Amino acid sequence: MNMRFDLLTIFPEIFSSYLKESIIKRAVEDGKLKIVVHDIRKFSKDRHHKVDAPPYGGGPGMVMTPQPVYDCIKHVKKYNKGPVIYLSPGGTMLTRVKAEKLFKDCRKKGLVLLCGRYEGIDRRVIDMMVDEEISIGKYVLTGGELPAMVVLDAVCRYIPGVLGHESSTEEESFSRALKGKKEYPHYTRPEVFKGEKVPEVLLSGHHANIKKWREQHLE
Ligand code: 21W
Repeated sequence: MNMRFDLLTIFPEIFSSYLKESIIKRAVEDGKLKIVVHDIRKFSKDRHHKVDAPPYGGGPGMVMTPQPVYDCIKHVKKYNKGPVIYLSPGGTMLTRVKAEKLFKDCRKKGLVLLCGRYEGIDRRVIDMMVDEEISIGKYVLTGGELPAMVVLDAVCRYIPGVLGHESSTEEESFSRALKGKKEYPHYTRPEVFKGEKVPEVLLSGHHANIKKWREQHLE
């Protein structure tokens, strides 16, 4: 299986460092994930490759013009049949349930993530091309790139094998049931750190007791 994500942005470099590290990189190398970043500016038909203009009606800041966004989405739709999601402060909030649903609904078709900058994108192209608007929380950011990365990260955790520690044992199905929901406290070496000891039961090797302790310490 290979889930495809297309990211549309005027700042493609923002994604490079994150995508070339760790779990995401591994998933791409293993062919479980395909990520294509598109520079919206390259689609601008403006003489100076402009992608923004002042808002009609006045007000602060600039607005992304519809033409480059429209042409970029048209291009991407040839390769990605999934929904176009606009990362927007006014969208519906991303939750664990939403991330899992996006994975289930889009694992085959893929996902197109559209990132806005400035005050946002001309409403006409959103109404024409966007299927859904998603926000990642009630705080103000400078653009949709970090939110797109959050959606990508949250969704691709559901691709089988991406987390790398899948197993069919009962132990793992217990931790799977908790995954993304509740967490028990984690400890690792050393056994004593600045006088603080690791809970004795975790060193006991007694799996039933460890399971019980972890169930009692969910937060
Ligand atoms: C933030 C753009 C606020 C515009 C009227 C005129 C995407 C985001 C973003 C941004 C405004 C997400 C105003 C959580 C976020 C995003 C950039 C509105 C005030 N009103 N999730 N001017 N938070 N943010 N500016 O910021 O693009 S998903």
